[in-house]
Amino acid sequence: MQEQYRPDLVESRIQKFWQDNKTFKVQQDPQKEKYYCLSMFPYPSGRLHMGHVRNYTIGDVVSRYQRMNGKNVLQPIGWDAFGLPAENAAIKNKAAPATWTYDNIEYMKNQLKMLGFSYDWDREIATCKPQYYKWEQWFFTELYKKGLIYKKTSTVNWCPNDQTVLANEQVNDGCCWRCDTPVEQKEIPQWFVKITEYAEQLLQGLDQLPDWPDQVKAMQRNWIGRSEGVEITFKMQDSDENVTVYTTRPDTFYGVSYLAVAAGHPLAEQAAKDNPELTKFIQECRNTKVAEAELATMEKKGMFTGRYALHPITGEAVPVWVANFVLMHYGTGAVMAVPAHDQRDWEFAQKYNLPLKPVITPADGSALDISKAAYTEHGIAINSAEFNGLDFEKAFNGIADKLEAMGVGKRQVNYRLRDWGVSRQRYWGAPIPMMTLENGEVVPVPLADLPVVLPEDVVMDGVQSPIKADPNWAKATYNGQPALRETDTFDTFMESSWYYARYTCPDYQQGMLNSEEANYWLPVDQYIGGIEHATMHLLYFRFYHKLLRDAGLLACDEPATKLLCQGMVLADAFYYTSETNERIWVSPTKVTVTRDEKGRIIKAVDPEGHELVHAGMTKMSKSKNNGIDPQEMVEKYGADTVRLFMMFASPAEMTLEWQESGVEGANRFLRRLWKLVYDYQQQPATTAIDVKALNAEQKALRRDLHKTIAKVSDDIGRRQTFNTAIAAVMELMNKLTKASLETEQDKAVMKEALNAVVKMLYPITPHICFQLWQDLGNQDVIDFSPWVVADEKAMIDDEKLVVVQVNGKVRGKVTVPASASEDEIKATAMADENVKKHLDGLNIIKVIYVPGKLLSFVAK
Ligand code: ANZ
Repeated sequence: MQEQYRPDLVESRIQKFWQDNKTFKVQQDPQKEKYYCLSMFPYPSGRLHMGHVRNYTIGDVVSRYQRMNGKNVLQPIGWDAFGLPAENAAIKNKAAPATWTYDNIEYMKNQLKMLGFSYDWDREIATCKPQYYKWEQWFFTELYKKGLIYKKTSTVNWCPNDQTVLANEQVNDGCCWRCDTPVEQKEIPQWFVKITEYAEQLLQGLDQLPDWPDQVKAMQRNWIGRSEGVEITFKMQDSDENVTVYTTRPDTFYGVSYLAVAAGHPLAEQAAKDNPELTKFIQECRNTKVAEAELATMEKKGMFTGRYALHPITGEAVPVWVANFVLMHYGTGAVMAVPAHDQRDWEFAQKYNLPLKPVITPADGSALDISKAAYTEHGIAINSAEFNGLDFEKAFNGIADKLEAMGVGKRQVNYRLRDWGVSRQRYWGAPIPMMTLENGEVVPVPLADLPVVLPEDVVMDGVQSPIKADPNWAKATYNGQPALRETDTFDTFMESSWYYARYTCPDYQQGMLNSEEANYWLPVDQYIGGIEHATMHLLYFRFYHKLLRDAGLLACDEPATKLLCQGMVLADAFYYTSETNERIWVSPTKVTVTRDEKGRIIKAVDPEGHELVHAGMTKMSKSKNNGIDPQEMVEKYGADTVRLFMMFASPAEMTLEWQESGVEGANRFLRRLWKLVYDYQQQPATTAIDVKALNAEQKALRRDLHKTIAKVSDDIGRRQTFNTAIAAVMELMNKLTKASLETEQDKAVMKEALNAVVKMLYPITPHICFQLWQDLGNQDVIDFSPWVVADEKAMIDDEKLVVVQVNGKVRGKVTVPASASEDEIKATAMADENVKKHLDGLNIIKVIYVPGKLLSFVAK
């Protein structure tokens, strides 16, 4: 064994061993329990960042741990390879997006290998490969046949100067990223997948996911946004037209003081016909795209249409307004405004001087105050005719029943969730497999003509997608007739919605999935990724799974049983202000800092001598120039050190503060481990442990060892608190460093302990442990060697500490042999000086014994 720990030599040697032996290649094995561990696959942006490293280290720790526990572990990796950055890079570097993407994949693949992740590389997927997206295209045509796909016009960002559609990322402050022209909203036909048909299932399914973080489930519930309400139809005063509104508060129906419709509502459009001012206002509303989240805070604006509707119960005429806070695509695109009890309506009414009609009063009898804000709580109905005095539920149902009986109301469940628009006007994506015939009929591309291949050898001019620019690309035939292909491509969330299933059979040619394989491996047992994917990806992923299930391709209901969302990686950020008043961010790796005795940064300078401002720990990002390059760190310290630091510095779900001093600490720890094994190996044990011959110290050491094993197993396997597992091993290591190595039994205990430590750390720092396992003389390969099991007998304490109370007050603590009976403990306790003093002159009435912990005397 080498005396010095040289991670560079150890790691490259072992990585080569894994690669040459395809150690982590797996296949179905009915003899073994399967375990599918999946980390969200990366976008091949060029280089791995620390966020990736954290995500993939967690996945690898789980995988290696489960493998040692005898599971048949599938841990795949691949590339979410389509997407806009490839196009932007291509324009900048004058290379085709495909070339850029494949180069990045090669580079990042080597980086992943450098980190020693135990992937089955034979299952690698790149979503931009035709053999992958062929099946996605096929599945889309199947969904189309089932009626789950439709085409509808929808708004996009449009640059009138470049005559092109822009992705949201290409709009900066409302202007085109290339030419700075103000961006307009334009309606164009696009394809949608009916996720709304699955809204209820997606909601209900959350209840079957106890091992998903509550936060993610709450976000999905919110996103799906189920609400129960009533659709109410108002007749217009001056015509036979109707306006239907959707409300979740029919209990406030007597408080309606105006109706508000969206700018796109037919009534608004009609009223605008001979009203140029209104036309202008509607146009304005359309050009400002509002995210739903902004509705509450944005400035409320509106305009009166000049028309009135009739309140179905009171018959009162209520004015109809066009308002910017009403969404066209939610409910009916029209609302009954109750400014006394809805904050948006209240703000609008204040601004335009519309009346407030209070109809709800606080249930606790306190005075109703709507002078400063709407009263939006549920309460007791007032000013509501026969419904006065009813609580929310009774008023809701009473009024809903009445409106239904009158034929003007209908109870309705609504979802906030919108259908999934999957058309993108970009080039670097999977072509949408649809064609238009000469007679205008739209047809899906037949399976025999799939995949519709995206040409890879293209020149990007930055304005138009090459497949849109080339008039020949779209030309095709369908049953001998000329047809034109769709030139839009899929949203890249399409690819990332089913990759997890394709990993079970990546090379399957006869279909999208080999159901037998898919049903063996699925569901994913552990999924790991960032919380930023809580809604979009993780919802589409669940949705797609249900689509695949309903197509008969797989059997289970949910794609992943357990989900872990890792926290962000932060680093110190520093800047100085330049002469032109710009903030110049300096990489923390270049900064020399001075700290006070508490470790706080009191001074920071860069190599040029600029005094820097410390902006605190923030998310590693390009804009703050505080990214730490994982590759540099691996080259400097080794992959095991980087992995150890990542897993030790904080719990997996929390943010992780990158600190080079911590990395150095992790490195020192590994060197200590190496040295301990080395020292032991100079004179290794020659006999086995003889439990009966152990002295007190040896017994104590074994007790600590087996307690540590139990804790680490629970921390890694169940609690997933990897940091506390490492802390426990570190504590044990401190004891081992001090342990004596004189007698044969000393050495035998040390051998047991070192073997166990190496196994416990293996999932986290696999290279060094692989090596040390061999150096300790073990013949098997650690990768499949069984996980250590705590020996219950060795964990038993020889003695226990029992607290003694007299009349509820602690009066003493006694140490007794672990095997002591209640009577023996009582005798010892009564012999304790202080206990004796407090019992003096009293009669013991009762003794309560909590085994191993507490003895309590009740005395008078
Ligand atoms: C009258 C009312 C009175 C309302 C009141 C609320 C409070 P959720 O719960 O999210 O489904 N609304 C309906 N359609 C809308 C649209 N297209 N754009 C903007 N707002 C719309 O929200 C339902 C409530 O949001 C509905 O109930 C309606 O206002 C409003 F004291 O009707 B409510």
